[in-house]
Amino acid sequence: MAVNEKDLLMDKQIEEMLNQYPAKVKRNRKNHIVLNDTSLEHQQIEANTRTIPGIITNRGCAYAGCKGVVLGPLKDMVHIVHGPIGCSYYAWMTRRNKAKSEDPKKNFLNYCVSTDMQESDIVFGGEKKLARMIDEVVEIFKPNAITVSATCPVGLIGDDIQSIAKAAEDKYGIPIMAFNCEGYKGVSQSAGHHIANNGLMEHVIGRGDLEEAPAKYTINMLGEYNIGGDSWEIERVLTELGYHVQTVMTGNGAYEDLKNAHIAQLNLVQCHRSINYIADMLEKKYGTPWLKVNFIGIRSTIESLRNMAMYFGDKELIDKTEEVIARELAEIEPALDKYRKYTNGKTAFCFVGGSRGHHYQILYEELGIKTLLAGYEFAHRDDYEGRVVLPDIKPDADSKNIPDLHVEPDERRYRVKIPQERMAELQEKMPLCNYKGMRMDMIDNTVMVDDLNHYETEEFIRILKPDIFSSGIKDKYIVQKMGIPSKQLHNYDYSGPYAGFKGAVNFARDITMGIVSPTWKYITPPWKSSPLIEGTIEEGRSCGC
Ligand code: CFM
Repeated sequence: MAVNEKDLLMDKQIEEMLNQYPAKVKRNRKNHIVLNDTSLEHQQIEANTRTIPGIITNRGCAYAGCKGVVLGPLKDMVHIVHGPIGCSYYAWMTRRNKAKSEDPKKNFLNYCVSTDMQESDIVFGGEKKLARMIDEVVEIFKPNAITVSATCPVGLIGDDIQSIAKAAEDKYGIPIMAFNCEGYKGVSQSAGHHIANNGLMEHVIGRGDLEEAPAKYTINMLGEYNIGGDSWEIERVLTELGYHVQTVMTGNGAYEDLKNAHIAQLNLVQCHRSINYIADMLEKKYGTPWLKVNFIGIRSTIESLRNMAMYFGDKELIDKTEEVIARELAEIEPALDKYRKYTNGKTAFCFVGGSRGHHYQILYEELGIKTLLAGYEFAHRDDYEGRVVLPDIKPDADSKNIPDLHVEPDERRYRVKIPQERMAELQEKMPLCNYKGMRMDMIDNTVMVDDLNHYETEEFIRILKPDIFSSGIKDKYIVQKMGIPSKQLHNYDYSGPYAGFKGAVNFARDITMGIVSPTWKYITPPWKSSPLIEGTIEEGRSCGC
């Protein structure tokens, strides 16, 4: 329980904010908001449940999570969207997942490939159109592999995309995979991540011929999407340290690398939410442990690099890691000090999708910025509270919709990477096959909120008055009109990279620019002088959920 005066005031203000909702909505939302109290060992938050109809959420759909997030960045595959052009357009590169290819003919990310379903396809079926589209794609692009992603109407009219893909695969002899990621599945894009994870595990990973790791320290990087070039900055350091990055899932990723992901000795997990399913399955099937890393923030980057070196346990690698850390720090510290003069003592909100709400708090802290409120759009309880709560999470109708893929140890390729006793020893020291969640990095009397909506955003801004707001395109401009600079942490507002050592300097520069800009003091939102609307919400006239 919150005990001091400040806590009680916050409790009261949150209560007043919730009082504006109809009673049922209030009861629901109350469970999604937690005032952090570090004296408690555990605080529960409700997550991964349906958004109440009528509430303006920032969430996306299953299709966005599958095609837009996990599959889309794989550059040497053509990703066909079977659906109306709007769905295709909005999952096409607005996320800034960068890629470059040695062979310019094998990077298809610039293309928005869609069956552009029309009314007649909805009435008479779109299967023939999809089959023709695959023929055209093979003829024009000659890709190494193809994915087909379904949008809502495809599921509603019952087009059998699995059979079409199978027939085309037999015809052309290249992998052609269909994903039933209709937007309405699950409660958010999180369902789409799971569908994509299952598909990649079933149809791509392990399809390659490699039997042994090609280098001494062979790793995969999971849950890193190269937004604004993040992965390139991380790989710059990893490569210098002597790591061989077999594949990145899926930023700047390629089918040709991903199919041999089974040979890695360690899997790094940057974004737990979007890829933990593959991390788990790789452990079960090939015996590869995963390490939760965070390359956002200097302290967390250093800790991740040290943990990796400790995992391999090689003196030469451990020494080299320290040497590189010292050199990188010496290079960036003067620049960071320059920006800290402006950022020190400021406050922030940090509300992003399913992992950055946590990761960016560390970078803010390093700039002397306190995060007053943080949360996720669509994460699950384990992303807030840690994987320790996994056994307590009861599956509901929405989560059962996307079943876990059952995998067994691969008879030929399963390798014990680390003896059991050493594994237990390492697990004491680092998050090996474990994620402790966001809560452990938050401080007292700050707010953790799940699926923050637009009403609550405005209210929390009035209550907490942050100096900087960080979220995405859906709330950025509302907040800026309230006179507060807003930094998009999904696509970085055309900037980046923000990961690793050099990325931290870019972030400090961009945040400083936002804070010192004189723009904000010229904005007087209308509600500061007079209320725009006056009214009451009557019980019984809500959506009824
Ligand atoms: Fe993982 Fe992501 Fe995120 Fe995510 Fe996303 Fe993204 Fe994100 Mo936008 S995979 S959960 S579904 S880190 S697109 S690169 S920024 S909401 S916090």
